[in-house]
Amino acid sequence: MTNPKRYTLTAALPYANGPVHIGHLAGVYIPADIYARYQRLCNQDVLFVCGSDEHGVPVTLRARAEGVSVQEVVDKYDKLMKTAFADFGISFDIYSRTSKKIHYDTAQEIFKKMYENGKFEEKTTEQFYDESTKMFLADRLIMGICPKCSHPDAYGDQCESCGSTLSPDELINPRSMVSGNAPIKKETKHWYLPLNKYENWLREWILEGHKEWKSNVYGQCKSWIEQGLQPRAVTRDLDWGVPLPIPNTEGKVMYVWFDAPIGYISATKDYFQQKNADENAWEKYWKDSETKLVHFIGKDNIVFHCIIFPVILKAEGSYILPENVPANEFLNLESKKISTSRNWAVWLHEYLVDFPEKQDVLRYVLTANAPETKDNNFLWKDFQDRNNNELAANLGNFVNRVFTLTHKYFEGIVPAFTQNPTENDLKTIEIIATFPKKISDSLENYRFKEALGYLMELSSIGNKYLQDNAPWTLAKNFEENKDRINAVMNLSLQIIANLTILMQPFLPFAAQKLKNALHLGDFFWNETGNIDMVLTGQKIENLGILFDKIEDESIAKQVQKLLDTLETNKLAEKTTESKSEKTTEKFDKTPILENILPSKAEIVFDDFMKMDLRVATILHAEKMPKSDKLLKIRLNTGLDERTVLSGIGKDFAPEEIIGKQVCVLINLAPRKMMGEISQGMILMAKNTDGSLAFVLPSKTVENGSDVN
Ligand code: B3M
Ligand code: ZN
Repeated sequence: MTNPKRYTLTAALPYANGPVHIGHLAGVYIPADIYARYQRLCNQDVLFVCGSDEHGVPVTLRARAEGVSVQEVVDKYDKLMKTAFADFGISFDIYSRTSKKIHYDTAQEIFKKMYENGKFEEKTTEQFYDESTKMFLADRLIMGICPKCSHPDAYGDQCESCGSTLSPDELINPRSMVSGNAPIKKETKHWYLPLNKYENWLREWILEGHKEWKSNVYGQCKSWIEQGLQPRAVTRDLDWGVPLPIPNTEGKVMYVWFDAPIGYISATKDYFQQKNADENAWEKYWKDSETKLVHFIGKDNIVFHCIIFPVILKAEGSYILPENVPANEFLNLESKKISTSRNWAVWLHEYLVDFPEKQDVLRYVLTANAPETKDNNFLWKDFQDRNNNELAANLGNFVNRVFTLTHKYFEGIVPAFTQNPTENDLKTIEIIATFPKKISDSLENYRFKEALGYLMELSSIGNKYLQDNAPWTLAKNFEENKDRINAVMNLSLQIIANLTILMQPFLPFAAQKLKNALHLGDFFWNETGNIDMVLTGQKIENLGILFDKIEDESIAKQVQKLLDTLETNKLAEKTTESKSEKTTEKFDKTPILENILPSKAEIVFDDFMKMDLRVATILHAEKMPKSDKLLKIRLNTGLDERTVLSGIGKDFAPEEIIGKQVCVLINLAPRKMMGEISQGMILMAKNTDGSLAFVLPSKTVENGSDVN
């Protein structure tokens, strides 16, 4: 859609069952916020909506785990999430809730219209029912033995041990997580959305019409559509949810994925209601074909936003469809999947306690390292490096130098550009002019990482300009070089003014500080890229350090926190293991996190056979000078004698390994380490605590024996 009249931007409604962590921010809320802020800077009419998703089994499970009512749970987490988003500058126009009356009304109105227009199919089927508690059991509320891996605690929809998707019927010895009893089968009536009837339409709309969608999104849609779509139940037997607007359906509510996306619409209505706007003010954001609707989500929500919700909107008939659904992949934390139940996360509210006022640093790192096209990893070390080497050393350093020098030479008054620009000035001015477009091209195409890269490139250009022109050297003969110093400082300040506006979507807190200090006006995006943004004669304020260094101790503290979590989880595992098999409180049991590397990609037999693995005897070993880790080891491989350097010096003393028979990869290309050539690699097992053990033949064999 070229030149839309307005933007309706949605960010996935998080379940009100836990606080917000870095995975949420990186996957959904930061890219959505960057995009919203950017479009506003382009003077577009933007409505950016979000809110808490307060229905669904995850929420009820959380209430059970905490031993409180569902209402209490959603109230608690709604507040926590809303505050966390605000603290990190996520600039929603509204953060609503799906427990609001306006949401019930909206969801029921849509459901009713579809019902009356015959858009659903009614079906009676047998479902699992817990007789003792008189309730039908959602898939998540049934546990049993996994048919695939025999794990005793697989859920009705998934085995978290082997990752298989399951249906409750497949479980062996199913039991209710509510009572612990075996459920019975009981008939119940439900309403289904016949997705199969929309297959051709979806093919045309997405597969033909939206080839520009991100490949991860397009690919998932393609595979869903090509596998063939089935009618999908949109109602549930539950007492928590939006009641059906159909007579005699007590005890039935809408499926959470029916009502949740409608939450975007109710949030829009909520926004205008709170503004006391015209009753229909919300409509053009959802019903005018010149509105660009974009859903920001995580990859686990793709099918709901690209297939199910659009089918609902299409069946209802009066709504527009999303123009794009830029979904991100997942962010891992220190190479492990982020998990709320295992407390493997960096929680936003905790982060702010440890790193007060460093919201922009996290926003920066999560954008620079965003899981845009593949799962990505958050590492505390990388967080520190990016802060110190990029934000502090590049952007912060440039800004601080220019501010300090302006105060030193001109008492904080912006000097006029009082000479003809040099060739280097002209070239720099020309380059600055290209950045707004470069960055906006990336942003328009949802390439946030790339956009941020350009912003930092502009900062590097500023740094280099300052360095090359070295006003501090010119200042040694200040009067003589006055015009040149004026020019260099003026242009440097203009670069900072450009950076200030262009960084707003990414680093809103730093941008605001700079804007205040420069007394910079409210420029729009298309007013940047030039060099008359800061006015000559303007007084600029003291800024202080924009980004300071993060010390090793702060990082060590975070790493220790994670190690403590690992410990706690291990202890919890031991306690759970010692409990009896059949227990009702097991419902919250999730596999305990172990310090084990994720498995590597599959290889074929030939890949393995390329490795020449042999048994060899250690003839001699000594420590490498200046290294406490490396040992220099002389081996008899049966074929030859050779030297191998091995990083086992912290675990083994040279004298204790002499005479051992070990396994060695002998056809590894020789590598030079600390001036020595290493010809091969000794196989070691790395224990989960990081300690090392030799991989040994179980009895003595000839040196040179093949290992496979
Ligand atoms: N609450 C799922 C999630 O948090 C769900 C998103 C709803 S968006 C309409 O992953
Ligand atoms: Zn399994």
